[in-house]
Amino acid sequence: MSGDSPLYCVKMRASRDGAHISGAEKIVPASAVPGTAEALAARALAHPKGSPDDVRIKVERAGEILHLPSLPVRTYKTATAAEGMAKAAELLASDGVTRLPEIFARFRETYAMRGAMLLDADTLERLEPDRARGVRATYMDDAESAAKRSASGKNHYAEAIVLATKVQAAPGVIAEICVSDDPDYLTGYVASSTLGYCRITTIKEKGDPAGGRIFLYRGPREHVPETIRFLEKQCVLVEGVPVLAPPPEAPETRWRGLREDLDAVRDAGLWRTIRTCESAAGPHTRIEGRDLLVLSSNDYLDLARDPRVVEAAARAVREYGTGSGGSRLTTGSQPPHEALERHLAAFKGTEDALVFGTGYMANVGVITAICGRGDAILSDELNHASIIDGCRLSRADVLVYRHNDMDDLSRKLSACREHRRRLVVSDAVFSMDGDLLDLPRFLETTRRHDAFSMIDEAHATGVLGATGRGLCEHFSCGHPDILMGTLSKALGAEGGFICGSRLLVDYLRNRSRPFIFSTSFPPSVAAAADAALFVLEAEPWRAEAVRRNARALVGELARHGIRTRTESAIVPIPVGDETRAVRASAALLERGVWIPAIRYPTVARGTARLRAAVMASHTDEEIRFAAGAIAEAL
Ligand code: WAQ
Ligand code: MG
Repeated sequence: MSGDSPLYCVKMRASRDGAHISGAEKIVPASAVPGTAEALAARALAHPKGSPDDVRIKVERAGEILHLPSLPVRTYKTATAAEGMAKAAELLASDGVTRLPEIFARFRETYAMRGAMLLDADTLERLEPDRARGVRATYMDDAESAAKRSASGKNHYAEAIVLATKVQAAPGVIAEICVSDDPDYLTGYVASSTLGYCRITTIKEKGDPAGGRIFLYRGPREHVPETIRFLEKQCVLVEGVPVLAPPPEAPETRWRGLREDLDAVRDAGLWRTIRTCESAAGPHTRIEGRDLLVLSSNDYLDLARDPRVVEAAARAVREYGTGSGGSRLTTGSQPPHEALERHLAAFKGTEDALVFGTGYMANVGVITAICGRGDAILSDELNHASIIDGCRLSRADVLVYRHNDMDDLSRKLSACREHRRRLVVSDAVFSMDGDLLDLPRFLETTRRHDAFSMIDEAHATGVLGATGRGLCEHFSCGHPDILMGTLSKALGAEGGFICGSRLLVDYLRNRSRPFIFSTSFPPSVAAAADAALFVLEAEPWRAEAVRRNARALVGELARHGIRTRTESAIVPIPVGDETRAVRASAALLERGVWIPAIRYPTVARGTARLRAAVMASHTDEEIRFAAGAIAEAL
C-alpha cells in the first residue's frame, strides 16, 4: 500500500513560552501532506491546554519503513486509581516484572518529561542519556493514514496503540506502563508483546496532572543505544489498529438501576404518591369526589382562602401581572416585595428581612452564605431536610448534636474553637414531633461560644406566642442572630424569609446564591403574605385557637388510649412500622379523615407515624370525630 509512492512524516509541535503544549505526527503520501499539515495546525491551535505562541510543522521524507501488526487490545474495568495500579502490577507480574510499587513511584519523575523513562526492569537504573527529556518514540503511525487520508482529531486510544506497538518491537524493551498527563483522562495501559495492549480504565485520580511513560528494558547495557535509535528513528507503520467500539446503546441497562431502586422503595412501604385536592386549602377538601376532613395542612390559621388575603393577591395580579420578571437584583422587585420585607422585620422585631422563593431556599441560602470550608455547623439531629441540605452544600464541617440537648451542643462547640465560624441551627418547632427548641438555653449556649445562632420558625410563626410572633415571644426571650421562617404555612402564601440585623441581610443580598440566582416570587404572593400578616396582627386569637385545638386533639386521643404530646399545631401519632402507618392513613381516608403517614427518610426507619396538624378553624366536633377515626384506623 505504500510501496509505490513515497511517504512523508508530518510532525507538529506546539509550545508557549518554550513550554510544550502538544505534539503529533502522521505518515502520509505526498498528496495528503497539505491536508495533514492543516489538520495538525488546527489541532495545535485548539488545544485544551491553551493557545500556543509557536507551532512548528515539519515535513520529512520517510526512511525505510517497518510494518508491524498492532498489539491486540484488552480492556480491564477498574473503579479507582488504586484498583487500576493493582491491576497493572498483577498483569506485569505475570510477565516477569517485579518491584512494581517502586516502578510506580517513578511516575513522580516522568511528569515533567516530554519523553519516556527507560528503566532497567531489574535494577531500576535509568538508562536515558537525557533524563530531563527522556526517550521519544517517533516516526510512527497507523498504516491507515499512510493508505489514505490526513489527520483527524486527537484519538488517545489509536495513537497510544501505535506507540505501544512500536515500543514493544524495540530490542530489549520488555514492557511499558503509561499514564496520561491529561488530568481528566483516567485511562492508562500496560503493554508487552505477550500481554498485548491492556487498557486499564481508571489508573489515576481525577484531576491529577501527573502522568508519563516508563519503558522497561532487560538486556546488556551495550545494546541500549540501538534500542534508543530504534525508538527515535525507525519509521514504523502499524497495521490493523483496532477501532474503539462506541459504548453500546443500552437503554435497559441505563434505566435498570432506577427501576430496581423504585422496586426497593415500594417493597419497603416507602412508595409516595401525590393526592390532588379539588378545593382551596382549608379544613375540608374533596379528593376523588369524596369530602374529607383535613388534618394535615400547614395552613394553620386558615388564611390561604381568607377573603382579605385572596383580594390582596388578586389586586396585585391586576396591577403587576402574574410573574415578577426576574431576580430581585435585576428586574424582579416590585413594591409588594419591599412592603412585605418591612412588615416581616417589624413583626419579628428585627432590623431587616429578606424573602426567598421557598422556605427550602431560605435555609439553603442563608446557611451556604454564612458557612463554607473551614467553618463548623452544629445541627440538631431532628432538623428539617432543607437545613440538612444547606449544611451539605456549604462544605463546612457538620456536627450533629443530640435532639434539643444543650449539653451535647456545648461539648461539640468546645471542639470547634479552631474553626473560622460556628453556626448553630435548630428548628423552632420540630416538624415531625411538634416539640419546641429550648430557646433560652440555646441562646445562652451559642453566645457563650461566640457562635451564630439560627432558628427555623416554619412551624412557629403564626402559632407560638400570645400574638403568633413565634418562639421568642413564646419564651419572652431575646432573638437569635438569624430568624428563618416561611410564608407558606400560617401565612397562607408561598416563600421563605430571613429576619435579622441589617448587616446580615445586606450580606445575604450580596452572597446568597438561591436569592441572587432565582426569579423572585410574583408580587401577588408578596401581597398575599403581607395581607395575612395584617390579619394575624388584627386577630391574634387565631394563634391561640390553633394551640387550643392541638391540646384538644391530644386530650381526645388520650381518651382512646393513644398517648402523645405537642407544644405546637403538630400532633404526632406514633406507629413504627412503615407499612402499618400507610395502612392506617388509608383506613382514615376511608373514614373521611386525611392524615398522612410520615416515613423514612423524613423520619428514622421504624419510627413511622401519622402526622396530624390542626387548624384554627377546626371545630370541637371535628377534633372529636378525628380522634375516634384515628383510634379505629390504628
Ligand atoms: N514517546 C515517549 N514518551 C511519550 C511520547 C512519545 N512519543 N509521547 C508522550 N510521552 C510521555 C510523556 O512523558 C507524556 O507526558 C506521557 O507519555 C503521557 O502522554 O484509552 O494520552 O499524551 O487506551 O498524556 C493512554 C490510554 C493515553 C489510551 C496516553 O498520553 C487508551 C496519553 P499523553
Ligand atoms: Mg510527561
